[in-house]
Amino acid sequence: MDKVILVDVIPKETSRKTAEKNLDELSLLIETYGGMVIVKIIQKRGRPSMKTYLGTGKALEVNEIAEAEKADLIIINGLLKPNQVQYLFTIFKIPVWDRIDVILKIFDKHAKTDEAKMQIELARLKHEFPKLYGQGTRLSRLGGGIATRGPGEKYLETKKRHLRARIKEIEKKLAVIKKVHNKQRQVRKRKNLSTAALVGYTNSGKTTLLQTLTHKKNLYIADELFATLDTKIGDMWLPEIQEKILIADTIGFIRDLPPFLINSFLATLDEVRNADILLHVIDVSDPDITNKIEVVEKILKELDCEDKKKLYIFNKIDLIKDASILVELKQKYNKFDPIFISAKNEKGMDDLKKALESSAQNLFG
Ligand SMILES: Nc1nc2c(ncn2[C@@H]2O[C@H](COP(=O)(O)OP(=O)(O)OP(=O)(O)O)[C@@H](O)[C@H]2O)c(=O)[nH]1
Ligand SMILES: [Mg+2]
Repeated sequence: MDKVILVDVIPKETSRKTAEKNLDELSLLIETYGGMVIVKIIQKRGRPSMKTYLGTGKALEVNEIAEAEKADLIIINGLLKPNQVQYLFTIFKIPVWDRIDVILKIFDKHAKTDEAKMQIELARLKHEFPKLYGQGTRLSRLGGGIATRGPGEKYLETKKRHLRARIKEIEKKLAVIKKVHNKQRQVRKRKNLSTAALVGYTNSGKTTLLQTLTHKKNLYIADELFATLDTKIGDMWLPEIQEKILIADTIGFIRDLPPFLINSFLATLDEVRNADILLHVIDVSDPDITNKIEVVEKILKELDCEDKKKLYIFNKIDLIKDASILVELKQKYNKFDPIFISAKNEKGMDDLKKALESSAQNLFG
């Protein structure tokens, strides 16, 4: 298991409590990928340093701690620019990752289908490609002096060309898969089947709910972030309206997802964009519930889904001792027809079915 030092740079006005909460999420991400956090460092700064993100002094200090603690890896809770990675390389003796590197590692671990694997490779290439430019200047110093192109630079040119070709190749293959998905959706439409897509923050219980509703087999449910990377679809009978409805599970959302990462998963997220109704699954036991609802709403907007019919499904009510929390949530989110369930203990399923039946009737006639 990798021993990890976690570093965050926060604005001066951010409270320590908020900063620690954000770091908790990153710690969970690191655990999911298989690392162990041994030290957490929070640095207050007006804004991250252009050169080293942390500031050179802090970076040197982190390096000393890393050496003393025999750490394997330094992870920064942010998105590093290529030149920042380059500078940090010269200070740290061990690798440095940013938040996206961690997420990509988890994606690697959880990807099962060819489609998911290709989408991740695409995301990784797009994340790593800009970093090569920074290396260009550094490596060319190995060359034959000013105004001559060094061996490093030539090597990088070849590498860039190779990466560009690979990106094109994957995009082509994904376009073919997209066509297949579109065909499948057309067939469903012709059969008059409507689709409800489960959306929500990672770990909120989407896959558990899919299983409870549709009894689909071989689903991967885990107390891990990004357990699901592929779209899985099950079906469910709605007796009141004598219709079958499809339920699609999909990748969970998380804060600070850069657009390139969302774009890499567009093929998977097509299921969300084409759904007739969205079921936003929310973990009621999460202390950061309001922010997480907002993060999901923001990503839905980026996917042009803000006008879709939506139900808020508050999950994990079995973990709530104080019922007044649920009353407050019901009032606050009343316009999203809130439903309270425990997907794990199969509580509230009748309410959910009723809500689906009435939405189905209104939406699909
Ligand atoms: N106590 C409790 N735990 C639940 C409930 N529903 C899901 N869980 C747990 O929450 C964790 C995450 O569940 P998943 O169904 O994998 O969540 P997900 O939203 O699909 O997560 P990602 O695919 O990673 O985005 C698992 O440990 C589940 O057992 C619930 O109603 N009550
Ligand atoms: Mg899941």
